[in-house]
Amino acid sequence: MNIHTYEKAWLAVAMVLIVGFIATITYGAVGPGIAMIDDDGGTIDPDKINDDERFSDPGVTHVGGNEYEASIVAQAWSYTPGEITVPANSKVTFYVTSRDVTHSYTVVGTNVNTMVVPGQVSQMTAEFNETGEYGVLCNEYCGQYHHTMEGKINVVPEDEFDLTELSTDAPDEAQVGNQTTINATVSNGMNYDLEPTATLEIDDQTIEQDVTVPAHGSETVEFAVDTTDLGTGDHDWTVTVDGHEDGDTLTVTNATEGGDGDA
Ligand SMILES: [Cu+2]
Repeated sequence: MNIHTYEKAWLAVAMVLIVGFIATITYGAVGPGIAMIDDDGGTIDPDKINDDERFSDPGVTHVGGNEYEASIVAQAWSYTPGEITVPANSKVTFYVTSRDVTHSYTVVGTNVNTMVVPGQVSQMTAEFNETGEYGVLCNEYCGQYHHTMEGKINVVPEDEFDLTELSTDAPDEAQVGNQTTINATVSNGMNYDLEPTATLEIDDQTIEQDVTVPAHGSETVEFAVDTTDLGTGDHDWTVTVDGHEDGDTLTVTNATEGGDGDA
């Protein structure tokens, strides 16, 4: 059978195009590292998000090495937490779910972008190599204030990154002659134990205590304060742990005036 030269040429062109299309699609699917969202993250009851271990206290936790997890809850028209901080050169796996309608979690200027469907946990992993701020927005129309739905990711230098939190608990007032206690709770978001020193400064007294805070846990340090040493009046105090500081004022009153409570 004789095939006309032109027909052969067109057949060849068509074959090249077909192979080209397949190659382009294959490259697009596997080449640039674009992952499709699947059901890896699992499902969740959208009415019971607060009972879920991962989402009851959403935020960033350390997994190990340079790997972190960020759990985020989307709802009309905000993300919880709205702002997260991760260190540079980290690998962050996001788990995002919705409390109400379909949203998205889109990190502007990157290919991190997922639909967030109620009942489902969207999972994706991204590497943050450079410091900077990334805007997060919702790409799925979710109601009247959809356009105001935004979040933020701060990528900070590794040596500035810190998941330690300090909170204190102390009475505002104590009677002279009694001993009172200032409590400092240190929580540790890292996947290893921390052994910082907690320092209480009140007037010109300094009390130091070593504390061991377990990985992903917290520990409370009690500082016993002798009100007789302080004397009556206002005493400013601060607790410092690893560069974190919290403080207040302790008012020491005379036994008589403290008793009948001038509120
Ligand atoms: Cu939305």
